[in-house]
Amino acid sequence: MNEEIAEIFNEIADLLDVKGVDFKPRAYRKAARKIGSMKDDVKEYYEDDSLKDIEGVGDAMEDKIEEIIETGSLEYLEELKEELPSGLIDVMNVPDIGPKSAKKLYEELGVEDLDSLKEEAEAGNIEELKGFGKKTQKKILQGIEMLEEISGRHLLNEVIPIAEDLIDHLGPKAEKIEKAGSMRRWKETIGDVDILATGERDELMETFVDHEEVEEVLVKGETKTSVRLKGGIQADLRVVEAGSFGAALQYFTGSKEHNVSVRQIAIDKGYKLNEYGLFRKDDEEKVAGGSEEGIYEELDLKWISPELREDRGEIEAAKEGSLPELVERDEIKGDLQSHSDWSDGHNTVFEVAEEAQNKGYEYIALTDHSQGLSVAGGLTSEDIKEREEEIDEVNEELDINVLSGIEVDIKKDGTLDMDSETLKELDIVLGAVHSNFKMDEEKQTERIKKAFETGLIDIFAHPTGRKIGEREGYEVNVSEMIQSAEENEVVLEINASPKRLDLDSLNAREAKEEGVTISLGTDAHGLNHLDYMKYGVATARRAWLETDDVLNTRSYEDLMDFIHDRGDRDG
Ligand code: DGT
Ligand code: CA
Ligand code: CA
Ligand code: ZN
Repeated sequence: MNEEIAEIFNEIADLLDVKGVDFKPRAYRKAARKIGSMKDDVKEYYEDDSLKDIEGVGDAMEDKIEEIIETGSLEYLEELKEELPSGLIDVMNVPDIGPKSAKKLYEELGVEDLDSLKEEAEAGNIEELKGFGKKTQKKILQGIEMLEEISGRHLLNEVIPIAEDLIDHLGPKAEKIEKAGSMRRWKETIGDVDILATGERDELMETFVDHEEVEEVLVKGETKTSVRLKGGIQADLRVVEAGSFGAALQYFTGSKEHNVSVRQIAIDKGYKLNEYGLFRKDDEEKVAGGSEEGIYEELDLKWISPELREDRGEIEAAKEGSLPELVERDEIKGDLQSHSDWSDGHNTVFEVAEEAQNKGYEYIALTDHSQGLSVAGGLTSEDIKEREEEIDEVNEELDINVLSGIEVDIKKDGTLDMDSETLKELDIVLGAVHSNFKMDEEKQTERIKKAFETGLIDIFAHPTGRKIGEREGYEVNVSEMIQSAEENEVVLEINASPKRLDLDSLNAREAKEEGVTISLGTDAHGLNHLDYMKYGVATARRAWLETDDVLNTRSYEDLMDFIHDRGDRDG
């Protein structure tokens, strides 16, 4: 419910911006940020009649939240939408187009949706507009392309919790039940949810369509039921015979490319492989099908973790017995990127640390922003000293080790946004690029390498700066960056936030191959974000990473040793 409300409030803010309304948009965005990152469900506040206890929620917003909870929609938003073309929201989703430019494009060129935006850009009409230019027009076209790529796809955090809930709901009725498809492979975006089960067919299908998240039943067939969930996600449930469960799971897990290669191996060995089983070609005898392991085994392959099934060398490795022993979620001993209310996080140091302790972690790094990022309330070295006192207290009070860290801005010229003395006294230093995204590739790469060469950065955070479906990263030569990380013993991050997953699995795999250590950080700005670790682990697994490749599988002592050995620091 929280994310739904946050989304509606953000939409309202965008539309009010286009209309040229002052102040209100900011209030809606602020409330959206707060609600979107709260750990407690807004519904609990609603039930306690305490919605106004939420920061930024006044009378008007209280009414709106109540309406959304009670009716599932909001009249006010519908009215705003009617005053303006609804496609303008999509137009504002294009990077480089904010409410102001959307308004201008609408008024001067009649742009009212992505299609008309694309037409105008392709016709070269946008560069003629005052304040736009050729470069912006090109960026807009690239942005549209990126949106087309993600259109109809969903981020992991939009899908996984709902799908897991559906599976829990079905579980008691099923003999066996598993995720399949891209979700089981933990691909970074999900087209639709695939669930596979064995058991009493009618009962399973009934239970499925009964779930409270189901909005519409699309297909109710013999073996497959498809529904549309609230939020527009499609989910398929397939019920199969127990003797075919493994074959079906193998088939519907994909990827298609992996399956094509596995099927070829089956053919070469004189078999036929389909979603019902593995059959001998000559007499049609079924030799495997109940379990996935059985199928791979019969093909002389080791069982392959779903995260690897992208036809990127995993089949050869399974043949040779050289598959990696992938890092596991329960090996992660701490979170190496988080923010408190000292910068733009929503929680106190104590709250973040306590939640991390509840997760069973040995340590958590508090990595608030440095002052250069003023929108995020970044810290000066004075602030750092004050925060240190608070961290010391929390370390006394709790059993978890709270690392005093920073996410220091790398400035345009590659120097750091904090004096080296302060940086050397911190427990851990993350460096990051948050500005000047538009530098050309060579300059951007130089900037980053120069920052690495200071020796002051332990971890380079979200190394390419991309946000899935929102913006492409800055232009950087990733291979050169990895080389420089290796030479300067800089750890590269897989940022576990589902919107980032940066490095992505291909880049992280290259980093591993070049001998670079990877760290996982959720970049939490609210307590619920600490749950994102599972998406980081999944990306690490998709990158073929093993326990030793990942910095935060180390104990607290080993982590501190690692940081001291690599760096030039005092503490
Ligand atoms: P998605 O939903 O776009 O994120 O990606 P998937 O991989 O979940 O794809 P989906 O839902 O269309 O199908 C689930 C799996 O079923 C897919 O990974 C492989 C298998 N599959 C579907 N259609 C075909 C096909 O035409 N050929 C083969 N070999 N496999 C298929
Ligand atoms: Ca799917
Ligand atoms: Ca599907
Ligand atoms: Zn950052």
